[in-house]
Amino acid sequence: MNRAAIEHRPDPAFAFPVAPDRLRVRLRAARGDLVSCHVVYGDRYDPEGPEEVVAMEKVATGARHDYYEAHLHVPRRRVRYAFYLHDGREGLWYGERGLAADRAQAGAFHCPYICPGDAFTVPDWAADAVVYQIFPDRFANGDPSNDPAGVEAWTADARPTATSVYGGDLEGIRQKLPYLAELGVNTLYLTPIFASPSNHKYDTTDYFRIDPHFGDLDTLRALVRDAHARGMRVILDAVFNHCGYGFFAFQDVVKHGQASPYADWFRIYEFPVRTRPQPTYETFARGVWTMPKLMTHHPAVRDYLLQVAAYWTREADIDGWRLDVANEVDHAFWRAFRQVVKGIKPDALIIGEIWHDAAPWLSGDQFDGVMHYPFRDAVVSFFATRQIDAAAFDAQLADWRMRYPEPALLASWNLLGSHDTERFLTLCGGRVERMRLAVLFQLTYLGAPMIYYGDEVGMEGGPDPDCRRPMVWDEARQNRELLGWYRQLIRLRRNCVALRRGAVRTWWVDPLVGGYGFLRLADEEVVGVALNNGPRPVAVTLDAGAFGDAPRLVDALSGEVFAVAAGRVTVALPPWQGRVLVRSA
Ligand code: ARE
Ligand code: CA
Repeated sequence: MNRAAIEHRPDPAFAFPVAPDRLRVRLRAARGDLVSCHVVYGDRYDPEGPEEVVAMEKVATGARHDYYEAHLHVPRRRVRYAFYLHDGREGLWYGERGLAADRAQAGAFHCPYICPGDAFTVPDWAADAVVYQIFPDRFANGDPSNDPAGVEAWTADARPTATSVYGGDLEGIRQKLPYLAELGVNTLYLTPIFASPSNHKYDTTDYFRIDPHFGDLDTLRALVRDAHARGMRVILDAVFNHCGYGFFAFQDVVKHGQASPYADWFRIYEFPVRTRPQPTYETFARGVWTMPKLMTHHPAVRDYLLQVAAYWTREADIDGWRLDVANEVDHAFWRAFRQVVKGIKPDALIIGEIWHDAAPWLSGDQFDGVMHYPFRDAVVSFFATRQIDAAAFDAQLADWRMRYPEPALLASWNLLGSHDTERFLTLCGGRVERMRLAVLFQLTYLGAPMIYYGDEVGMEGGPDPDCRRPMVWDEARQNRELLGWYRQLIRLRRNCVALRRGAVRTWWVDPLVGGYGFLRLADEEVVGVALNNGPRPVAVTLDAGAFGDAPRLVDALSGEVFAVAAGRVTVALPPWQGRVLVRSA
């Protein structure tokens, strides 16, 4: 047995309650090493009492590891558990004292008590969300009277610079709600809307005021009200890592230096405050002088920003927050933030912007989920730039699935791109068939799909600022076929609980042809997705056992029917196409 690879820890990635009497446990082993894995458990205060033995299921295989899972039923909430592992040659016990042939020597792991207050609960609607990201200056101009000076022409050929403005606003978003409803999205995420001198508004001047070029409290209320009336939710961007140069507290420090009561809201290296040649204060990223970093651990700063969060949650009735640069703000701040926001609106959604491993924020006391950039990395590399094959793609997805507790996976936003990245179609070199397949994957995989405005009509764009072109509304310049594809897939997802909430199991991996398939398993239904990410037609014979005794499966997208024989189904896949297979009567 590869002993060094065996891992379990009683922490949220490996053991998390899914109900007050149900604990999900995971175990990691070297890939291909174990032939069986059991967990034995009982009441921790009753060492001689009855025990349960459960065979763990191998649920995922990553690049180097296999992952096993089981559910422990613990009505008394206190549980001790140990694993019994076998690799075909030897059997070993595994507990908190390590691996041993002797059970007592290995010891046990303990879940001292499943406190109901510790359960990782995300809003129920989070798993049903189809998110649409809007960069307000670029989506729609509903009120030319509030346009900033110097707006550029809103054309399909527009190429923004870092300082371009186009006049988009909240009223424009409100007017486009019918378009969004027809697309089928149900959650709008707006990048920052508070007063700021830039087009992106990540350098806040006034946290209590909507930027006048976007509207005011009433326009926001009207947008939220009309969105709610259509069953859509609205998420705002919380930029609390840093403020803008014009923020009153920073201006006070600029003016009064060390004597300012706000001096320790920031990290000033040297007084007086200067912006050049290098800022004499800590900023966002490297020397972005327009964005002084806030000391969120300082009680006065924390209280101020928590008031901001409370104000908008209450006054505008918004449905949650996306947190900018979330991984550079202290954990205690985010714990307090969660209390405040959920205290006002218990089903508000909290999504951190984290490009890397976000496990330290995803144990239930801080965020519900994250913008899932590692998902994007995998999808870009497999479908767009084709730098990895199906086996590597599957392994990456598996490893990420096993890093976070499941509620966080359900709530996280699976994106193909954002206002910070090149557009997906551009990364595909404009080859729409690649994008179509990636979107099919995105809309059928675990986690809430996030669509960056304009992707659905085939917009292209390189890195920031080119990825922020004004939305193409001219139908003659839209890719209407792609739009239809998005609509169809969103509808399918919204009508299919397995696609939104079902467990994922790898179904088919064929690096030679670019074939990839996975199952989505819910109690009510089973869906099988098979993708041909390659230039040649493929016919593949797959195990149909998960579909029970179904005599045939039907592709929910095309209506094509495939017969099941002896528990197997042969599926024809044209180049760059996929099937979403369900039971057919
Ligand atoms: C401007 C220019 C850029 C230039 C940048 C750096 O437009 O071309 O590269 O300055 O000086 C906002 C604006 C940006 C603006 C920036 C600074 O939207 O247009 O860029 O302010 O003025 C990291 C962070 C992540 C952050 C990205 C941008 O971890 O939190 O960098 N994203 C948020 C927002 C941005 C926003 C800010 C933060 C600042 O979503 O829109 O920028 O409020 C790797 C790293 C990541 C890194 C990522 C992107 O993967 O591992 O950590 O993210 O690249 O750089
Ligand atoms: Ca306007």
